[in-house]
Amino acid sequence: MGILNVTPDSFSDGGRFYTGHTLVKSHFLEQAEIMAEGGVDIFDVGGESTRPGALPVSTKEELARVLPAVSWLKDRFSLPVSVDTSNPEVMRAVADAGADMINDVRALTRNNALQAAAATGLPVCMMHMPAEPADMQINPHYDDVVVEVSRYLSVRVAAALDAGIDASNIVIDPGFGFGKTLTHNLALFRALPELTAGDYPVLVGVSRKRMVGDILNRDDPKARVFGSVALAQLAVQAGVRIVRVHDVAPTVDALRILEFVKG
Ligand code: PT1
Repeated sequence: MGILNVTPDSFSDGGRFYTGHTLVKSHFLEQAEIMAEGGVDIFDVGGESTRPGALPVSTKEELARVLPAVSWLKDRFSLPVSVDTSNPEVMRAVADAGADMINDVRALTRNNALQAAAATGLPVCMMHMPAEPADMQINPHYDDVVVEVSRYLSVRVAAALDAGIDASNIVIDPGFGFGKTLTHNLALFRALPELTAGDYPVLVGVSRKRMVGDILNRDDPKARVFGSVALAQLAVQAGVRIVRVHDVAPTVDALRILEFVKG
């Protein structure tokens, strides 16, 4: 899954497609083209930054960012387009615009999000995030992060099934870097074999995150590419089915090597 942020303030690639506050179609599609050539399977378009410290965005602003991006991708490529959103109005609108998947870091917890997602009939990814991005990194605490994240995801899966979302349309994500210290992230990463042995496919996003920077002592997200590729490969080795990444070509090479060696 290739990350296409349409936010003027993304943590590692923010504003690349923008001239001032205007999203530039040619810049956006150029990046999508690089991902397509690199072997991307799914595009993930996000109009709300959810990195630590980020502030919420209005429905109007989110729609203005995401809707054109979905249409441009659907016009140019025959690849599935996922939309990273927690907003039920955005879910319905992007589904009408041809989106193929909903990726919700709030696991359909917003008012009417379960109903909106169910009404689209699309696959949904539900992620663990214990607080809002603005304050989620202030003193994260768990008695047992693996147990608590697993339980949370089970509860959200039950809610999704209850709302009429088909079991075959559910993907889960432990939410690396969302209200978690390096110790928490590592415990969850080491538990991936158990998490992926459950009933639902697991998606993982570690690309260029602080977790990688903490291990390698790299402040600049762009200096975290090789470390991110290594983690993505380890995640897939642990049974993860979808990796959400900025750097598609090197990740696809690493995963092809892994598949080849596994035989
Ligand atoms: C993710 C994810 C996402 N991550 C899914 N969607 C982000 N399903 C956005 C840091 O620690 O993992 N899974 N959508 C990006 N959010 C973050 C979080 C970015 C933490 C950076 C960090 O640096």
